[in-house]
Amino acid sequence: MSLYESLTTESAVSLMKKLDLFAKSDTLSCQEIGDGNLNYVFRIIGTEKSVIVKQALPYAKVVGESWPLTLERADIENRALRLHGQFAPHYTPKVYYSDKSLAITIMEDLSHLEIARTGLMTGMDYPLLAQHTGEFIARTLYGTSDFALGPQEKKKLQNTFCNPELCAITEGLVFTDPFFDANTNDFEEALHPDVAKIWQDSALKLHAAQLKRLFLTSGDALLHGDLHTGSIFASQTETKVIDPEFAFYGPFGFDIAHFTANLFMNAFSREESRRAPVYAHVVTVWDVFTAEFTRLWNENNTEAFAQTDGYLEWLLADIFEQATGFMGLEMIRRTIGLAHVKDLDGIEEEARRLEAKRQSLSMGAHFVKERARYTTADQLVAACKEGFE
Ligand code: SR1
Ligand code: MG
Repeated sequence: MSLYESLTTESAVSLMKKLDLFAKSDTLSCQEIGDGNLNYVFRIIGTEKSVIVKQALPYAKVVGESWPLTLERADIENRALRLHGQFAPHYTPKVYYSDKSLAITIMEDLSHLEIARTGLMTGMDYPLLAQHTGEFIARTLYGTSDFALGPQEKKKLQNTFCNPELCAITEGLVFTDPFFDANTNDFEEALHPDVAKIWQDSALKLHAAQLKRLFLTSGDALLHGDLHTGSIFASQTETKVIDPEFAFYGPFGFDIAHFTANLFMNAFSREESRRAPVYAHVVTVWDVFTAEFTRLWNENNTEAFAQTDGYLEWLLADIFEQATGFMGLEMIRRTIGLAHVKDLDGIEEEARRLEAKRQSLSMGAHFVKERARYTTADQLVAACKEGFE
């Protein structure tokens, strides 16, 4: 018999008392604050402290009960958070408690920070966002890879992060549906000609298929799996990466691709004069990721070929090329697929909104098809600023 029941604000408060996370005499208040696509998030405030309780629902909240979804994802998220806490403690919320049967994780309340997407949309630039995120990505990926763990330990860990249902969401929503007339797609009528062009572009479809195969078959490292700007809390000085329920072993380039795609879409939503700090983040995250991955490679590497001339350089170039393709796919699906981004949808003036969405679609398709042409983040930014041939 399943012990699962979905929490209410009242039962969440009772649970806190039962778990002794607050004094029995403390007066607690509780609010459901989740604005994501899948879960409930409760904030519980006592006299001296507060915590977050995240509970997975047995279906996708964004669609409803017609889309059943495994509760296993709460356990994946809890274990991924704990691992991230080992590799990147400064950038990961603390986990206080988890319960697999209730599908809950109780963690540090980060309400003193703001979701990076929300802040970027209101003009915040978060000077350390890319530095911290680049370190987070390099440390969590490198630390869970064959290079750091050795193939045996890595395979054992990989086996514990099989996440077929959430991978299926990504395989469908990111890698497949936007390229066909699928029910999940969602776009405004004015974009129909742009979307039809995508559906008819057989070269683009071939590249999407190649990138999908990479996602299906590569097991380089434990990915966050959904590292967009809505999965990051930030301030001027702090950055915390949340929500790794899509975690699984996948290709090295995936997480940095999603982060940079979401930066680019934010840039497209801004007036041109205000884009520079966001473009700078794209360059910084690549610089920091490369430097940190290189440092870890040289400090702790179990691979016999590690110091072979050209191996690291080849790997970094390969990661960059795959990431450029994944980035393009994320830009396309966030514009015409099921799950949009507020950066683009929130532009009130229709002409400007359509222009930003068209830029996201055309740059996305270009990066997918022409990913082999690009070798530096400066070139990606230049293509977005100046267009491409
Ligand atoms: C049905 S879930 C839709 C999207 O929300 C998540 O955050 C992932 O990005 C997923 O693709
Ligand atoms: Mg999420």
